[in-house]
Amino acid sequence: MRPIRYYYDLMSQPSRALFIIFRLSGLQFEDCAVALRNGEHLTDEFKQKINRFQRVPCIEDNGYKLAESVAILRYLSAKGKIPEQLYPKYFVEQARVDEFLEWQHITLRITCALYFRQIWLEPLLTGKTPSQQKIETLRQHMEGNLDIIEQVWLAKSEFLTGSHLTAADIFAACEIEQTRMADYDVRIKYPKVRAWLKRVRQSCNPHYDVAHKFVYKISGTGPQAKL
Ligand SMILES: N[C@@H](CCC(=O)N[C@@H](CS)C(=O)NCC(=O)O)C(=O)O
Repeated sequence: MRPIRYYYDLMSQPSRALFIIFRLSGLQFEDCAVALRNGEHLTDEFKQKINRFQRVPCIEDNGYKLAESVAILRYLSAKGKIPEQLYPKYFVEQARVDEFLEWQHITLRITCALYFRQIWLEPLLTGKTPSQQKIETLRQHMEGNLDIIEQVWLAKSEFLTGSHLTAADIFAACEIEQTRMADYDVRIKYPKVRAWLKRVRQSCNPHYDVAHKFVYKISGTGPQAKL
């Protein structure tokens, strides 16, 4: 049995989340970096041989191809490759982590990703900057979800789903870190998020900083820096 092939780009939030989870789990993987910026995922070969949706992250496990970060997490957990602390096996605890993973896709992820995309990526690709009104709307949508992280998910616990780090924290932190590249500093308005991000980074390092090396470089901010 050869190790899984992991196709990812460290500029992609769910790719970074799985990268950190794999490293923390001691999972061996064949490193298959994909440069989204060069359109490496847009070729027919990628579509036919790697991922029919032409996205990252995705894996190939001895001929079995799988896309979607959360599905990959669950698949590898079922194979016994992910420690229980990161993705619980007991259904009650697992459901709490799943609750977050399901919640985040169309709330935190979509609004942070749109903020990053429209303020950093689109101007780079098109040379056009969004209007102040547009930026304000994107910020409000994103902050609506950051409010929920601060006031609901972190209301009573050190980590999103309880007293210790799980995959939920890693997925969320990777989404929030992406906004650094669009010069957003989540730490200004959100003291609980700020303290929690520190805990997540500490619990995941050195892998967290490896995964975020391009985020730090592009944003011009090291992990400790004020933006
Ligand atoms: N729901 C998917 C999202 C995957 C996704 O959106 N990947 C982005 C990078 S973060 C991608 O590959 N984009 C390439 C494109 O849209 O052309 C997951 O969680 O894996």
